Amino acid sequence: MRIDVVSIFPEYLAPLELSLIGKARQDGLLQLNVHNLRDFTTDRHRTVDDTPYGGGAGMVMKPEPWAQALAAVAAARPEAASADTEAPEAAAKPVLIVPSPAGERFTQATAQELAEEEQLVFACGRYEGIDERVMEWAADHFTVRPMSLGDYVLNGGEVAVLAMVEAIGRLLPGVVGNPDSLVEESHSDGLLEYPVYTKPSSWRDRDVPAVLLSGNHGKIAQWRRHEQYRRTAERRPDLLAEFDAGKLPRADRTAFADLGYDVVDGRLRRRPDAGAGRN
Ligand code: 6GU
Repeated sequence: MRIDVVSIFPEYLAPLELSLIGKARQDGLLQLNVHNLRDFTTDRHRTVDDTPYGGGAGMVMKPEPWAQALAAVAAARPEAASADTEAPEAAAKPVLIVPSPAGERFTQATAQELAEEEQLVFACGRYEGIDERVMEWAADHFTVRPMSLGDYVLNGGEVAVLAMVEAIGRLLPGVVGNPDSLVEESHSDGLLEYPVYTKPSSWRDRDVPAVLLSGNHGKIAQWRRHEQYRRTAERRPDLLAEFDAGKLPRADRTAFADLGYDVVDGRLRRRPDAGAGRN
């Protein structure tokens, strides 16, 4: 996979040289280029922003430096000549991800989808955002996807790009040493992860749950599943509405019943008379 990031703070992306993602770059599994938007300006002051039409607070990023930068990265696609010699529809367009609190929600499913792409481009906005015409212009060259990490506001897209590149990059073949660790983790099955423990078995008067020391793999798997249900019900009950409960074994239905949920038409439904929990 090739990833291009355009930002006015390229140094912000330095952590992508560390750890798993840095290793993936060294191993050639991930080709990652960071570009300075100011290198695509033509004025002496390398201006990237201006005042908003219609008035209001803050500054807006000017369109032309963005068009120059994005045209350059689109021309440098992995399938080298395809951008300028073929019809745009002949090769898959690279995906342009625009981090923004006004974007579509970035989830594990988004990460999985984007991990299949040949080339991703991230356009890091600052200030009040990028002139909207850039998004319209870019649609000829890219599949444009404004993306948000969640319902809060960051100062710019850089921190969001660090998160998204890590979430996507670790799904690429060979990046995570043991691919099994991608299987049983939070959100891969729509539930939160079960709690984990390591040695010593007793620590500061707290014992590891006995079932984990039992050697009974069936019992352990069931306990972990039920802990996933308990945690998800407590912390993220919204996730349970999406959960496919149609084929649950009886012990799992009982576990959900104890948490105040019944299975109705394959879906979990919170029992109206159920006590304490949230929602
Ligand atoms: Cl992706 N970008 C910015 N600037 N703020 C955010 C965000 C992204 N996600 C949540 N807040």
